[in-house]
Amino acid sequence: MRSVEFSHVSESQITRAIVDEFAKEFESYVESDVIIVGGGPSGLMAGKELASKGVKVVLIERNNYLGGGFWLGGFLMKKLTVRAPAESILDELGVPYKEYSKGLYVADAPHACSKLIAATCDAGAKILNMVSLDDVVLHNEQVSGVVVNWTAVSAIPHEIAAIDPVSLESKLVIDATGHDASVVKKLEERGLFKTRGQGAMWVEKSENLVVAHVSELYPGLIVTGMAVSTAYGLPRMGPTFGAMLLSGKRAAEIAIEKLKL
Ligand code: 48F
Repeated sequence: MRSVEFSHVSESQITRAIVDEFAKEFESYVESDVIIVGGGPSGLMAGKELASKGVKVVLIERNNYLGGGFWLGGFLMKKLTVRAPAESILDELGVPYKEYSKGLYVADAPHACSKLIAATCDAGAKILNMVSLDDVVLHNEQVSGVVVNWTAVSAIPHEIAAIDPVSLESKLVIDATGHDASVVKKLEERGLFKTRGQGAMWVEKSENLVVAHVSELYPGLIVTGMAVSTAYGLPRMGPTFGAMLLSGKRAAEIAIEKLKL
């Protein structure tokens, strides 16, 4: 094997590069236009659409990895499905797919997921991973940001490590936390909204309903993806992702409309 001569860089320079660049970026996102909570297909799609229109957007994800349920099609099998017309998003992302039957398309999930993550980052959305939602910021009955902590800190029992979270402010927040609807639940805890809980499986109904119900659920809070089902009691859809992608797009459209006001 041919030898390679890497540049001369010390350990301290590497540490400094990480700390400097992270701190600069974090500081610039303490205030943004839109905070998206949840980096599954709906959140990533919303982030990509917003960032590509020049909106300052930061996406918060509690896991180390982005993608949520988009890495697998279902039942630990890595083929994902979308129903027409959502194959247009696969085209947009450059994901290869095949028409399995009329209006039903199959793609390789790791391929589709990585293309979506790359497109979201390429568009300019900033990602904070290993960060969990702790609460919402509420000013005058308007969601105005989120309270967050490192996931590792949130996982430690309070009696062992009582470490306060920090707040990030934004004009709008998008709940893209999937079945958990974590942001909506913070409103519910205060009696400001009543989640209906997810309905039983009915794919033919659920996808249309999810996209149709994407809305500003409470002033300052837009809901997308499976969080919509949990919030409004809509049927679940199982391992098909068209409504996740299109609801993310819809959430971005609503956010852009609101930001113009
Ligand atoms: O679950 P997830 O993929 O949500 P989605 O975008 O898509 C749902 C589908 O994957 C699938 C389905 C329909 O096709 O039924 O389940 O609606 O992604 C949600 C992301 O939010 C993160 C979580 O780790 C996941 O990556 N998340 C959830 N709660 C929090 C959070 C929280 N409190 N703080 C930060 N991230």
